[in-house]
Amino acid sequence: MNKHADEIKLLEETCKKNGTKAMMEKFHACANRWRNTDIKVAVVGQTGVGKSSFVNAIRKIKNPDNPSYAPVSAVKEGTPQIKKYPHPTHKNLIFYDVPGVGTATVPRETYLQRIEVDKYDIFIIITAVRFMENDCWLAKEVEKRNKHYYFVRSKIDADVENERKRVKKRENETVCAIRDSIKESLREQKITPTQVFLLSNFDTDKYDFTDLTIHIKNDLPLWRKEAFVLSMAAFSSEFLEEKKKTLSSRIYWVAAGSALAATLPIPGTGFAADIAIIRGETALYREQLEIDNESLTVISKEVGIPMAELIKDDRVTSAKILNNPLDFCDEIGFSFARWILDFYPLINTLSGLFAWKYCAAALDNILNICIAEAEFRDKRAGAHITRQYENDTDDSRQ
Ligand SMILES: Nc1nc2c(ncn2[C@@H]2O[C@H](COP(=O)(O)OP(=O)(O)OP(=O)(O)O)[C@@H](O)[C@H]2O)c(=O)[nH]1
Ligand SMILES: [Mg+2]
Repeated sequence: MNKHADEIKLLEETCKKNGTKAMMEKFHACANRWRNTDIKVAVVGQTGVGKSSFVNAIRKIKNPDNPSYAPVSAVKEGTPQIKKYPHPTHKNLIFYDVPGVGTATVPRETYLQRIEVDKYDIFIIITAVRFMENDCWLAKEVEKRNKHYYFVRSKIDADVENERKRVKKRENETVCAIRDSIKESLREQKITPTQVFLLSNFDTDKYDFTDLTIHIKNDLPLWRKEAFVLSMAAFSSEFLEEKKKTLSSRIYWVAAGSALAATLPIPGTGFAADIAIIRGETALYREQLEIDNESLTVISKEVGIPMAELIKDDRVTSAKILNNPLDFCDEIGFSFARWILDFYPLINTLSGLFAWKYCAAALDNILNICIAEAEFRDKRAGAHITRQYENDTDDSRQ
């Protein structure tokens, strides 16, 4: 982790030295976002299964006077609203006490929308008896969204005590029987979870409570990584979307220059002007989107990835257009159209309109090529940073 923090700092310093590059700022912001990304854990279950007790137990909060204590109630429905409870030491780990699906107040039809299912990263689905159809439906919905969930069976202490009184069953016999019965109930619902955690919120040293805590801790870097990758991708597309908007708003006016040249009476002038426009705009798009050689050199150095890996190699690339705009114009049939307009001038206005249209289409084409190259660069750089992060977390876990 520290190694990563040092790298970010170094990156920042070098950026300052080299003149701030928007791309570098972007990576920096992303890395910070990732470090501060909240992991949101929804603790879900029917009324009275022990959700609030679990939220307290996992955060080791025992005193009801503690402002962060989730109210527990033996008699009345206690948690109609969703409430958030940050972990006292892992501040980015936030538990949400969420009502279960299928109650009169929260029917299944509106449930996912009501709890804002997409905002959570992980789900802990609790039952105090067997997992019901609604619990399994929720698990499937969570899985569809590529999110993680754990099944928890609470109140094991009460079952052990009851079975001891009823038929003098030993503790481990009761626990095994519950485990089997839970597995059976999940099989009936066509769910094969890797593990169900059996626990008591009163006795967190017993049964699977510690095991669940270890699982959550070990899976944490994985969730963070996913949150990071997602935020990186979102950030990249946000950034490119903005740039694209600005750059495409120019096309209309720049192409008007082409229209003007098309109305000149000297053959060849219009096309020559277009070539100049195309070359100039390609250079501008490359620079603005930071796919020009200078930007890529800086990025490759700062991210620590060979420059060649950041460059999309295609039949038509922005670099090729820049070096030989004529080839590109031939390729998209622009040269021929312009040649006709230049040598067989129609009435001035008509030539101008055609030139405008062709030139705008060519520029739009080039902008899309540049955007694709920028997306490619972000994907490669993002994957590289993620790999570094993985190595860091592996190091820190050892
Ligand atoms: N024996 C035993 N009782 C538990 C356990 N967990 C919770 N309880 C009890 O179950 C009752 C309900 O607990 P809560 O934590 O309020 O349950 P909840 O799911 O938050 O309930 P609502 O907010 O009403 O949906 C309380 O009396 C708790 O003391 C447990 O592991 N073992
Ligand atoms: Mg509650």
